[in-house]
Amino acid sequence: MKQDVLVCTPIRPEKLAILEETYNVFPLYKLTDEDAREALIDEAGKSCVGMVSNGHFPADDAFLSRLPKLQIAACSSVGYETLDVDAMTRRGIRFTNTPDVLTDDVADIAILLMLAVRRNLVAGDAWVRSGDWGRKGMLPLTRTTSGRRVGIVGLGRIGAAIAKRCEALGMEIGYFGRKPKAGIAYRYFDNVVDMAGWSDVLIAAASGGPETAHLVSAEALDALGPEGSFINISRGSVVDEAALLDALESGRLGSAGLDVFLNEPNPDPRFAKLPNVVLYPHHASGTIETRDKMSQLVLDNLAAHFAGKPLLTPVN
Ligand code: 8YV
Repeated sequence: MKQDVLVCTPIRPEKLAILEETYNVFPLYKLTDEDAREALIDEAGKSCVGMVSNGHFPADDAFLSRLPKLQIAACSSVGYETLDVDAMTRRGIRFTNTPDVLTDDVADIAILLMLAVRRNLVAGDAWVRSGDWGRKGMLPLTRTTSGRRVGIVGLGRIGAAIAKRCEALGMEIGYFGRKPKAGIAYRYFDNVVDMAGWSDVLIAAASGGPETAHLVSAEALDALGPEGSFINISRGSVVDEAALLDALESGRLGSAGLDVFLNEPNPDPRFAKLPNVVLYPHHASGTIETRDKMSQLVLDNLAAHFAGKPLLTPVN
C-alpha cells in the first residue's frame, strides 16, 4: 500500500514523478485558493505520514498540529528557519534537510555578488548597453577585491567553501563563530563588530533562525564603513535590515550584494532604488544540477524512513 505524503512545495519534475509513483501525493503546492488549501490540509491530517517542503514553507506548531499522523518531514533546503523543528521533535516527527549538495553553488553566488558589487558589474553592463560608454567615456572606477580582507560570519559548510574561494582570490580571511574552529588558520573573531571593522568585505553565511538574528547589527555595518561591502547568502534575518537600508542610503556602507531578504519574495522596495547594491532573488542554490540533487535527497530520505533505514541527512 502506498503511504500518504503531503507535498507543500514542488521538487524537480522528474523527481516529483517518482514521488507520485511511489506515494499517494496530496499536492498542496498546486493549490492557490485558501479554502481549497485548508480543505486539503484537513484531509492530509487524516492519513499523511510524510511531508515534503522547502525552507520557505511556514510549518509552525499550529500547522503541525493538523498533521497528527506525520512521521517524517523532508525539506528541500539546508536552512529551515520557517519550520519549527523543535515542535517536530516534540511531536516525534523526524526532519531532514539538504546540506552539502548545494554548498558549491551557494558559495559561488557569494563570490559572484562580492565581485559584482566591488567591480560595479551591473552598472557596467548597462553602461555598454545604453551607449553611455560612447557618450560619456569610461565607467567610474571601482573597488579591488584581491589582497583585501574578508570576514565570514559563520564558518560552516558554506562559509568554509566561501573561504576557500576567497583564498584563491588572494584575500586575507577572518571568521566569526561561537568558538574558534580547530585546525583552521584563518583569523578568529569572537564578535562581529570587531571583525567588520577589520574587514573590507563582510559575508553572512550563518544558518538563520533566532540564534543568528541580527548578528550583523547597525554597529557592525558602520564598522564595515563607506568603502566596505556586505554580502548575504544566508537569511535576511541575519542582518538588521532596517539598519542595512539606512547605511546604504546614507553612504555609511559602501555596497551590498544580497541573495536574501526579510520579506521574500517582495523585499522592501527601498532596495530597488539603491545604486550601490546587486540583488538576487534567493536563488543561490538555483541550478538544475543542484536542485536535482536536493530533490533526490528528499526522495532518498523518505525512502530510507519508510524502509526503516537510517536517514541520510537527519536534523533532529
Ligand atoms: C532555498 C536555501 O531555500 O537551502 C537553503 O537553505 O536557502 C535555498 O536552497 C531554495 O529555494 C529552496 O527550494
